Amino acid sequence: MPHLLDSGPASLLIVDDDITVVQVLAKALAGIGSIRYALSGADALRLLEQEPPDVVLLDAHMPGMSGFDVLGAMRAHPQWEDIPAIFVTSDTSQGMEEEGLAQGAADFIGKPFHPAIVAARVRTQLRLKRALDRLRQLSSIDALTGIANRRTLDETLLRECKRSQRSRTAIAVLMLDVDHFKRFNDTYGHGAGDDVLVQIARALERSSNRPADLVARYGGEEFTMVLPDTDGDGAMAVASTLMANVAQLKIPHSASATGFLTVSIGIGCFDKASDHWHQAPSDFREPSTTSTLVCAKALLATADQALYAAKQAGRARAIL
Ligand code: GH3
Ligand code: MG
Ligand code: MG
Ligand code: MG
Repeated sequence: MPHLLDSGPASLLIVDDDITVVQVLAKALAGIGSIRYALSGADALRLLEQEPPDVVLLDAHMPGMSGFDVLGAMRAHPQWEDIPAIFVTSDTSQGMEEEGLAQGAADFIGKPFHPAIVAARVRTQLRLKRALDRLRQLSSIDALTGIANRRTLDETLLRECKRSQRSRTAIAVLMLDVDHFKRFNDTYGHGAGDDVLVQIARALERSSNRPADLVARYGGEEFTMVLPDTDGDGAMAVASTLMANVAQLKIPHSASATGFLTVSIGIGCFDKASDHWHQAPSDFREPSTTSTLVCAKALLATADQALYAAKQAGRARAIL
């Protein structure tokens, strides 16, 4: 799982059916970042798919898929919609420029162009893109651990519950709480406590082997995993791996029965086999007929109840 705060070197994509234009642009932009190019719209989509760039330079007129078609595809794709696209075209009519900007182009440059001006405009778009990326990170990621925050958790859980309801597939939520963490802070200090939370976040990431799984900090010393397409047995397997990964950290904790820091885990799941919430509150019996929001809340509430039961039963365990 890549670290969500990573931001590598700038990457640019040049799309033009004329190779000499590609060469001139590539030379003008060489100092800005790594450059890939496509000679058709279809190739551009393939390169976008491989690795989304930071900025796209787009020829308007190309045989087959036009620059407008590429732009339309980008704006409709959740992973591409924020990527600025600069039109570079020999058709500099007012109608053309108006249309390009109306369709969501970030900028419009006429051919022939001055290489230094193209480079300056690309730099401007790059700066804006970086600022937007940063804002998205700040609003979606927990600052201490670098994993998803509560806002991202809520959005993801709603989306996955909707998918589960529509396709009638299982979904599980795992709620983790660090055992006797107040006493850990009291004994070893808050700085050491913060380090533990970071280590737990890494252990959570290592416990998932599916890209669709989400690892989030729910708040304080509580973490959540959303596991799409996972039934109770599958979620219990993830919980066991997670507890083993935490045990492996061997973090000394004098208040713990084992002498090492432990965690408790509660699991909530909706299983298509039974069409019932596992140990759900009685008023949440039919997830396929209730609203997605109610489903998401029930999933969290069920995991929370199981977590409470794990604490009551003596901690350092997972309960479904
Ligand atoms: P239990 O086993 O029942 O969960 O006991 P506990 O002590 O872990 O639970 P309690 O809810 O009493 O205490 C949670 C502690 O977590 C108290 C709070 O100071 C600490 N905590 C919450 N967020 C952070 C944080 O960001 N950093 C640090 N160092 N501590 C935190
Ligand atoms: Mg062309
Ligand atoms: Mg707690
Ligand atoms: Mg705790």
